[in-house]
Amino acid sequence: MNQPKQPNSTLTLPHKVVPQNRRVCVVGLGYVGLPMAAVLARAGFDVLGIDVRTELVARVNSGKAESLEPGLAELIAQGSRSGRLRASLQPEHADVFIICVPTPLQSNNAPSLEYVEKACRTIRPFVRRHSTIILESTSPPGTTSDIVTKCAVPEDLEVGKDVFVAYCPERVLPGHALAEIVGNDRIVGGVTTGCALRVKSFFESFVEGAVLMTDSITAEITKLVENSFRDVNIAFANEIATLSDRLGTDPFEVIRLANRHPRVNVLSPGPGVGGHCIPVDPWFLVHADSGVTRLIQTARRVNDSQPARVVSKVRQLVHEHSATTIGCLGVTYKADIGDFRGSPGLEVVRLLCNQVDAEILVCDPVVENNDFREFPLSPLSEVLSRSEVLVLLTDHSAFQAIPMGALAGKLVVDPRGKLQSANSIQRRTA
Ligand code: SAJ
Repeated sequence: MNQPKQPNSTLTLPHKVVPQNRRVCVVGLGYVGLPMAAVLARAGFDVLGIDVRTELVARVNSGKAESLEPGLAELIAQGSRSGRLRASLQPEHADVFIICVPTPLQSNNAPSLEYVEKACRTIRPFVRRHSTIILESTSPPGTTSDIVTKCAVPEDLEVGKDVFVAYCPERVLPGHALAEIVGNDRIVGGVTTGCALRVKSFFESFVEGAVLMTDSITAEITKLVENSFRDVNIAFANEIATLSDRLGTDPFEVIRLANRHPRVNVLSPGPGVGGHCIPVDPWFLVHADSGVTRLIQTARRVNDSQPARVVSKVRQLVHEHSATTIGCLGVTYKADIGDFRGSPGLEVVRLLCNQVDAEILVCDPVVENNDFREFPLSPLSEVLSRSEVLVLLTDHSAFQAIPMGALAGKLVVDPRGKLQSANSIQRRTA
């Protein structure tokens, strides 16, 4: 069976020799920029992180920034103590500028480059001869060569000769960012070959993975292909689960057995695809050419329809068994991550609240102490004792550890197939 490559969470931080006093300015201290800034500071660069959030800037400067990313808060504190990591609302002159700002979708599913353009204009007065500008944000093809060069490079400087511009997509898995920034292979897409060579040597000074050079448009498309590949393959698994509903078979058994073929590796079905990357990035490829991206569009539709599929199963069980209490397990977009943006499980809870006449209890031990405010969360013990129908929405470790006995007599809907139960209803309601 082909096993997916697991993130190596034990990778140590780099001990490569970094040229001293090299100044790096990271624009955007989100889930990519902040770990990147902290890792660079740890590697020996003088790092200035830029963000529009005054509070975040203050927290980074005081060394007290919190983070959902394991190990990051400690690294920020270390960077701040050493003086190598500072934050500000305004850029300063730097040898290397790294842009890590969001590229969300507009309402028509076209990419919005508003933040990239703004970041470019913000750094432009600070870009000098020999500066390097790297775009890491997921971007549609042509963004680096058209927008970054136009908006960030002063008119009197020539790209490839005076200033070096490249696209280097981030590839880190949330929850494993510190290890993956260092350990993953990196793609460097230069606007010119000279740009690629310059940026390759920058990444090689702190990255343990291979650094592969190409042109900027190829690198932009490569990033979009990576996340679209995952979306299409999850859609395939979800389609198998839907088909199994119709045929009355167990999709997890089918997938488990199919994956014993040496060249088959079906991913896992679930309540849909969440987060802020995989449900978004395929649309960038669709936007590039909607006529030839039919498979990608279909995969998006299949994955977006999963919350409704789960709700319809729950509704049917509630109806058939006159159940009055439904327990929903998990609101974050994936296991053991405190991030609920774009969470399909959350969508299921919202739909249940609107469509099903029953009391809905929701539990999520990973976010209960964080900033989740949409509805009250209940302790797992209460949800387990009071619910007649249980729905597993996020496969947190705490839920996978629920003993089989605690599920006895419950009606279980388990779209991820991760609860320990031989309960026949659960096995039939993926
Ligand atoms: N999911 C399934 N079935 C699976 C795998 C995932 O339903 O078999 C669901 C998850 O539950 C979750 C969603 O898909 O809701 C996305 O989770 P994920 O782990 O596939 O991906 P992300 O969004 O956390 O991170 C992805 C990664 N991309 C790839 O694996 C190709 C990461 O490396 C990227 O850096 C990140 O997107 C990004 O920022 O682009």
